[in-house]
Amino acid sequence: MTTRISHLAGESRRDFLKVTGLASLAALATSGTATPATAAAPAATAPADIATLERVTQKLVDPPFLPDHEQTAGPAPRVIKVTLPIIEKKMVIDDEGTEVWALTFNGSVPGPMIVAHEGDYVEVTLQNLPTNSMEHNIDFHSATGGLGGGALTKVLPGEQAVLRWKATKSGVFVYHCAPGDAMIPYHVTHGMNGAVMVLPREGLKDVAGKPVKYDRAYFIGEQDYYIPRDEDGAFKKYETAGEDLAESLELMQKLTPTHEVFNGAKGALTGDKALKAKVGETVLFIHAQATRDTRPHLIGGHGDLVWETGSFADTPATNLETWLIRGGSAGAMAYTFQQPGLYAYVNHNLIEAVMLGATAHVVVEGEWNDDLMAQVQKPGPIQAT
Ligand SMILES: [Cu+2]
Repeated sequence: MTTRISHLAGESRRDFLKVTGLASLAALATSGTATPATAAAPAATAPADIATLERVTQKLVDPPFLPDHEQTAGPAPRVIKVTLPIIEKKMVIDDEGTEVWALTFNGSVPGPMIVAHEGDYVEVTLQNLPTNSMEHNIDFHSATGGLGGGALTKVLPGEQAVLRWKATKSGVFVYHCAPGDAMIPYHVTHGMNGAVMVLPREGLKDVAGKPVKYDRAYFIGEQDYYIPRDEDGAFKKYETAGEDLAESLELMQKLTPTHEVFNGAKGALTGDKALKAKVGETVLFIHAQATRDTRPHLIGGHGDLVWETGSFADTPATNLETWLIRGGSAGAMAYTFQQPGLYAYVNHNLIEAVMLGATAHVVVEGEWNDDLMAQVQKPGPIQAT
């Protein structure tokens, strides 16, 4: 505790504790006895010790891809350095040219996946580009400490802040912007969310505790948009980021999205942008939704191993047809493809999948197995039996 807030010295530290409602901690901060005697040794690692750890810069990539990473790690924790620029940009979100002034981490919706191992430190340089118009910050569900780092990372256009958090829990987690009040859902529903994967140092394990290796991993970030319409029912377009604020907030209160999409736009993961796999490959699908519940389903396959709540410390569920991703969380599913062909990976609220956009495709190459499925008779006229 002392380590995490020690840079909030004197009055500002007490003010921070007061505004976050932690009055008793504020009193402790004043008396200088905030460190409980029972503090666990790992949590008490001093910054001087962290300075001796290996530092690795992680190059972030646009979803659905993950940054280069190892699935297992040695015993020595590392400091994973990432630079996360915030970019306000106009994006087209369907094939009818509907636009949103997206608020993005790193220019993509969702923001990029960050990968670490349990025990590592993640050091994030959050940069609010000078061309932006709003204040932003970041709340990591994977982090431990007030507001997930939100209070320590508020940056105005032209500013940056650096936050370091320890990856104490393994699993997949959402991160999102949380600048306060109604701006929290406004920013999140304009694209400002992403995910972190904290792998166990020894890698993933199946139900029997045996190691699980994936051949590919994809990050599917599901996004609900609320695009205001004009008096003719057409989706409105705006000149600048934030111009839709009042109309958007009014629409959001109806809780009915106009678009529910994977990776920023309807069709972002279909057609020539479909995900790829081969028969025999194990694919890890990480699915995040920062605000609404969703229920992924792989049409034609199964969730062989499903970490539904996202915690890799828990034994995965097996052979699920559909699983639940709670709003404000990420989950992971591993499937070993058995058949070639086109698979649809959907939010199995089929209205949201088909009409609002929450569909991805997986094109799988390989040899067909008649034992698993065969067309015994082609479609034709009904015959007497
Ligand atoms: Cu923001």
